[in-house]
Amino acid sequence: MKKLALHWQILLGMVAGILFGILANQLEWGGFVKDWIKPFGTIFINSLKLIAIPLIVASLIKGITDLKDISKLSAMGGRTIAIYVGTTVLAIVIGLGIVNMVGPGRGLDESTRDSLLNDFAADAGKRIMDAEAQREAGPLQALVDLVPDNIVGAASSNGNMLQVIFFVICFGIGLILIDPKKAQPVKDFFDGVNEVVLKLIDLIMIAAPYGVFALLAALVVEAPSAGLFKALLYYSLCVLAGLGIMIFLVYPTLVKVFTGKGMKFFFNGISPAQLLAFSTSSSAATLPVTMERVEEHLGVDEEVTSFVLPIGATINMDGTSLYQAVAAVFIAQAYGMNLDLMTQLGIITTALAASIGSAAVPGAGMVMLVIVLGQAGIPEAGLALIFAVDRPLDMCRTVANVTGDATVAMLVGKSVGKLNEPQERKLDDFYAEG
Ligand code: DAS
Repeated sequence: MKKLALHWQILLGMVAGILFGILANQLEWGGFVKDWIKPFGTIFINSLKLIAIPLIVASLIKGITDLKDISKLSAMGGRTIAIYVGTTVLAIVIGLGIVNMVGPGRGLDESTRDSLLNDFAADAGKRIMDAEAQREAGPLQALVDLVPDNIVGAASSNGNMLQVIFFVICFGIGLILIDPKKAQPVKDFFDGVNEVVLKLIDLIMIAAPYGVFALLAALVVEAPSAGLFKALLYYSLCVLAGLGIMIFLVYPTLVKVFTGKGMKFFFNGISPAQLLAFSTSSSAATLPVTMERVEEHLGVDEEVTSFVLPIGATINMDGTSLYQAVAAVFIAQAYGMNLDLMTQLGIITTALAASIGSAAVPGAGMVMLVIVLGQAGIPEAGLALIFAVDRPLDMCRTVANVTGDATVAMLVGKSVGKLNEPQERKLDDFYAEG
């Protein structure tokens, strides 16, 4: 019997996980799910994160050394960063338009607001402290943080992927500059590592349906009671509407206009990575699959994906920036504040910076939201208002982040003549073998 394509298998795992979580709630099996199901979801995410760094190192070195000369690297780099900033600013403007038009926070009565503030003040307080620590560091801290003083330490913490990328780009440039006879064995080694890691991704993806089942079952069991969310429904719908416009309108239009590829081709290629982004809320954990799908199913040459996607996973977060703009204005509305145009324009720059600074891990976007609130003079304690619905929105904004990265990889690939017809990947054959 022909096996289901990967994305249907993952979707099946997700639906089964949600249904099982609901059943577990009814039968009060919460403890069982937490102790005996959730760990398999954690193992699945950790296995993907485990191979993210070796994959970035091997594919970036291969991608850079294949470039042969550094001028192509800077041309691709400039194009990539420019498109990343452009799509992020567009996302923020869309978010601001929706939240100002709908005004979800205007109807929030004081008693609901104060009860939410009380319920989540402790959690919000911790996030505020995390963000304060990041802000205290000063304006050039992000630049200083780019250069690690210890590559092993940098590689060991997922939040510092940019440091690993910085080191590997320097290493790759060094490889181009030395005697080719000396560089070849090093390149061959990393080519081999690249092949091994891609094969490991195939093997890990066999567990994907089961991993997402465990993740979503645990998520449903741990979700706070639905009654609390009434006050936040319109806020959530504003975020989801904005993300929907990005995912289903902006990105497919950019792909169609600049590469000629249709929506069906695009979503067939990227959907397993989108479903994984939704289930894990982590661009970092999804990166190995994003790279495999963009290369093998969307036809972008590894020379481009190995450079564009790891950087995109860490600095290009269109979904996060849109969410931060909507959340900031919603909180301001909840406090009865009317933000003037200058303040809202300021939100565009701070949400851009905050999304660049957000790590590619669950909940990072909400920590950096404090920077946006602080700059706009919005009470940071207001974070507590949105805490309860952050996880489901994090899942959705991570899908937008990953989809945006794949879109830019296709545009950059096309612009440097490295967008080919994809060879259907072994992975689907792997399943087709039955
Ligand atoms: N979960 C983050 C990511 O991995 C995004 C966010 O927290 O906003 O992309």
